Amino acid sequence: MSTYTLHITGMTCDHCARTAEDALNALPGVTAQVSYEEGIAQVMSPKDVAIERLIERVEAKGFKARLSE
Ligand SMILES: [Cu+2]
Repeated sequence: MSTYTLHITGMTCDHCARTAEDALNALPGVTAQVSYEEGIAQVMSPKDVAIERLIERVEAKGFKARLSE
């Protein structure tokens, strides 16, 4: 498993965070927790799931995501 922290911008409420979280969790094997207050997603994902796919899932919902360093 790999763990990532994503910074997410464009969320305006807890519902947005849940939308982003659900989008990530819909990927097989991925477990994500998204905090609206922090603007952060904590993601655990199988190694064969590219980080780009995680970012795409979030951005498909209308948010911007980038990997935290
Ligand atoms: Cu919202």
